[in-house]
Amino acid sequence: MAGKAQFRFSFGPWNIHEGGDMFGPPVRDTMAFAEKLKVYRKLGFEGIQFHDDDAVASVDVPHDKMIAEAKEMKRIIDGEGLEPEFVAPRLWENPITIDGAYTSNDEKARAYALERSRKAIDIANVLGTKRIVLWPAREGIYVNESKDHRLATERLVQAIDAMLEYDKDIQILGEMKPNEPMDHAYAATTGHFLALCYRTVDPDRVGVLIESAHAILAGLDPAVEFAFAMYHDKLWSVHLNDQNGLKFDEDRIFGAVNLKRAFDQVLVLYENDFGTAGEYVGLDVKALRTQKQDVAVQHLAHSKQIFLDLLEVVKKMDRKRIEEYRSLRNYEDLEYFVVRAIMGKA
Ligand code: XLS
Ligand code: MG
Repeated sequence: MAGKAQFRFSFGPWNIHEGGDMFGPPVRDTMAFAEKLKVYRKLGFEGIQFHDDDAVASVDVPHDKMIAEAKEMKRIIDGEGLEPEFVAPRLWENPITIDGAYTSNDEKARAYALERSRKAIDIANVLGTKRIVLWPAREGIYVNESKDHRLATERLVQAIDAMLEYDKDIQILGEMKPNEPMDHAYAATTGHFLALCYRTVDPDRVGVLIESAHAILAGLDPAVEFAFAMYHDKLWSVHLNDQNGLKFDEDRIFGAVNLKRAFDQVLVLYENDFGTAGEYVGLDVKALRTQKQDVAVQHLAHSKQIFLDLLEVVKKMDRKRIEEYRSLRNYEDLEYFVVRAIMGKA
């Protein structure tokens, strides 16, 4: 029943960055991690998302050193009053995983990927979160004939199984994206990942994180994708942002490109009581390269405020009017009503 939704917000340290892109170097100074942490509470965020090597300097070090660093990070975030939302193994930067991680043709790469995933789980346990996010960045192809796609699919399931078996409490959240860096990603959408989840050893511990831009890049509507996952009780996190057309992942401010599409996402989260089981609303947004140093965290504040403003519109919206238009099959008036409501005119 709608109305119970509790919204708490999170982001990752990578969402405050130096503005480098594919064609140019960084344009802003690096903000020290300790300084980034101060931004969270100041902007009203409670949750912090980690890649494994956001939490420790490197995972490619002796295990006890890695665990000691993770413990130190736990102490620091506790001191800031922040909750760790998830840990994601960063499997796409090491030269070993150049041709993929879990689905690489290279046995050594697959072994590295699994070992690193187990380390991410160990870090998550120290930080105090059960959620492991998998963004399978390099699981896919540039050249179609380069891999056995059926085998790659099986390997994805085997990797998830290995993680589920390594730790009986963790949950795996697939964050699917159809392309970039790969030309074609394996299990390109939420639907694909959910189909795989039911083939794992413990489907109850496998769900999804849906990023708005990733759905849009697949030609899909984020709100419809959210609803699909919520029907399965498997929408365990979201990465809200926005995206202009089918190109690179832009990570634009939530609602900045298509306000109605953002409204629809807030509506579906609200109507389905998202957050009541402790799920966070994550904002995976990036400051524009043109932002100057002193205003390079505004994208986070703005995205959250746009969410909250749209939430007000959602709450006030006359549900009876919506029902009337539905029963009359007058969807053009329905759309007009919604657009005017978003503009504060209805
Ligand atoms: C990249 C992903 C990444 C994940 C975490 O597009 O969104 O930031 O959220 O690995
Ligand atoms: Mg994301």
